[in-house]
Amino acid sequence: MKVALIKDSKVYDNKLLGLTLRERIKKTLERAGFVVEFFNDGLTLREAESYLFILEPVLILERDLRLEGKKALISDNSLFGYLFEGDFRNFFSGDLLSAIERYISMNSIEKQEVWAVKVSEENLKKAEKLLLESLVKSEKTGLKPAYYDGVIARVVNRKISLRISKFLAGKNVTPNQITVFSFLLSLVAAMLYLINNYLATLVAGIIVQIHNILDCSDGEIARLKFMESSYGAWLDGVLDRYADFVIIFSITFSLSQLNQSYWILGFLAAFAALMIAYTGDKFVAAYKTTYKSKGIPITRDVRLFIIFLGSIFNQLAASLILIAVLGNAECLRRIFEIKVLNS
Ligand code: C2G
Ligand code: MPG
Ligand code: MPG
Ligand code: CA
Ligand code: CA
Repeated sequence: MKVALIKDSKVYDNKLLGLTLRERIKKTLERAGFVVEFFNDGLTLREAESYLFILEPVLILERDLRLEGKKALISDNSLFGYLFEGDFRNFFSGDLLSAIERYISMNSIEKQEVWAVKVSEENLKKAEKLLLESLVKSEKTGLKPAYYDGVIARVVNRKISLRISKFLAGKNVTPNQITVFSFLLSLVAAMLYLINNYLATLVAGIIVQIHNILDCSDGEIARLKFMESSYGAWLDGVLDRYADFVIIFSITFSLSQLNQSYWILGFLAAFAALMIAYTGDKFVAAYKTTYKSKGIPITRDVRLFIIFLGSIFNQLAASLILIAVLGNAECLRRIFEIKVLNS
């Protein structure tokens, strides 16, 4: 058994984005495989294979935290805790700090930098900002998702979705509810595209972009509130494929009133949208690692943004052409890229 012993503090009673800091550190360390206990004075140790001591109030931001061996835990050049192995118990009699000192003098202790922030009553706003940033699917947050955010997700969507997540954090909203709500929005947009007038198209485009942003919020809320699930991850992706299809189908149906040949374009655009997702997900399934595309940026965040722009400028044929041409070209490119890079 691995135990984490956290020196209790009133600071942990503060609520941050829906959970107390106490709940946050407990859930984070439980995810890393520890049994978590808070202590004040008069600590007694039970038998364990490793002991984690958190001595300073801290908010751990690192996701998929790995703690092994004998370590001094550092954040921003400042020590906040120790990880010791089972023999630590032999050093422990009475006072914790002197036991730690004796253990360190007789063992080689490495430093381990952990992405965390020491918390006090004064810096809760800064901690909140960092916590929100830690939810983004980028390489710097240490997340290992199937793929990192595309350019529109990074530059546009996350900027707004993090504010929405901040607002929703204290509410009783589940990630799956956001996923389903976001999908329903895509159905509303699709119905609006069937009405062949510019105002309906404009509103549909705006709804598509809101749908694009909410696609970031479901995952953010899941990570923020420790509510990630396999079903949620699956549903998130599957409903995206349905949403892509209904949006492209209804745009195509609308364009086909002008010329039946648009069905060919729509067919190719819908296929491209599906295949971009499939080639990425199939890579992850086969190679069991994150897919980092260095090719044409035509991921879902970008495609939905192209449809949003096409709606505003009433150039949806151009949007479908871009998606069909760039999407299929990118899939073709991936066939060769993946062969060369990973054989
Ligand atoms: N997740 C979850 N439950 C949900 C939705 C998402 O548990 N109902 C979690 C899963 O771990 C899933 C991850 O969140 O793998 C997806 O994270 P998001 O931030 O939603 O990112 P994604 O939808 O892949 O992309 O502009 C669009 C963005 O690129 C969104
Ligand atoms: C706009 C009509 C645009 C028609 C465009 C036809 C494009 C044909 C082929 C695309 C290029 C294919 C290249 C393939 C390369 C493969 C590698 O606009 C008409 C308004 O939206 C209405 O408001 O009707 C409209
Ligand atoms: C509109 C016709 C549109 C047809 C477009 C078909 C080609 C589009 C993309 C092909 C991309 C294929 C990529 C293959 C990659 C392989 C790996 O409408 C015709 C009227 O002017 C509209 O009023 O022209 C009109
Ligand atoms: Ca999502
Ligand atoms: Ca989604």
